[in-house]
Amino acid sequence: MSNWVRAHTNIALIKYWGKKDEDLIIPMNNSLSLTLDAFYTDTRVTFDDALTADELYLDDMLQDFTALKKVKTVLDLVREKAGIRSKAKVESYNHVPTAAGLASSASGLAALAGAASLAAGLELSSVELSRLARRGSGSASRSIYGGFAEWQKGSSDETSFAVPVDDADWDIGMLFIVVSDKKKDVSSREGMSRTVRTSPFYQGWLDSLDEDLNAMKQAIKKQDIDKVGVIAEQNALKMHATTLGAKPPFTYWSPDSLKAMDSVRALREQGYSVYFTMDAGPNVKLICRQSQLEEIRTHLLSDFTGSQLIAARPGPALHVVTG
Ligand code: 2P0
Repeated sequence: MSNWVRAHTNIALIKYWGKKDEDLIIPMNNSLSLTLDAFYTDTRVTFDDALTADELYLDDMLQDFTALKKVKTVLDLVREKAGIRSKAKVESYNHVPTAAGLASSASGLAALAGAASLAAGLELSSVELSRLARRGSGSASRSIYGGFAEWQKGSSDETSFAVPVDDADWDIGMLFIVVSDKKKDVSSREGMSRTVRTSPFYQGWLDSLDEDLNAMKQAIKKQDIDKVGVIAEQNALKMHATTLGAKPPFTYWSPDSLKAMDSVRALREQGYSVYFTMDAGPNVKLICRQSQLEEIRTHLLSDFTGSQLIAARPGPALHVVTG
């Protein structure tokens, strides 16, 4: 019997940036993402009375206590719900193209929520899985679903979860420009916390979000790639602007990120529907028509190497891996 569970990563088009409750991971704002096929995590959980502590193996390597922290949060919640006392062995494989530097806690914690609840014999609904994944890592709440998903901030543990928005079965794709595979200096957890506490630009960010979210949902409904791209790009730039106002200030951008943004603007001037977004790191993610993706990739080969350019299509929901 296979009890491996697969979750795909997601990229936010309306970003999650800041928590109202850092323990329960209740966000300050709703966010909206696209789940992708190219990057995913496979995870299996085994509860075992013989174990004296939880163990996490990532790509066959036993991880230390720091890596186990988010995992333990999810395992403890599952144990409590299922009335299990045993410790668990967690085996996880990240399927991320080599050296992409895109390993994401979104697919990892979503796969864990699925695998741990399956191993514990819990039959959770998508909403319950989303809430559970959220407690591990906020963005993981959205990786329960395929296509577009919205994490509705809610105001409590019970009311903060993601819901599906659209299956993304239309002409949309993403192209990653990998400019660095180094670990980031400021983690997203620390970065968003510092921004909420100290950046005078943070309130401006929050005030602009209802409009972005409503416009994005309209654009998705109309399958309007240009509107989706324009809103996503502006939203990402606003999020990154808040970090410059923090004390001490920080940025996730590198010179190569700016080079990638310039390439996107140049392609747009040539008539392509192509836009960018960025997360808590220097890599740049392009939003474009799936049907134009290969042409865009070919153009970018004059500025970047082939291995820096990774294409992705909309991906599926969390599922048990069969066979
Ligand atoms: C997002 N990010 O919406 C935003 C945009 C980064 C920038 O979600 O603290 O790893 O575990 O809830 O989910 C990254 O943050 O943070 C993230 P925690 P998470 O995708």
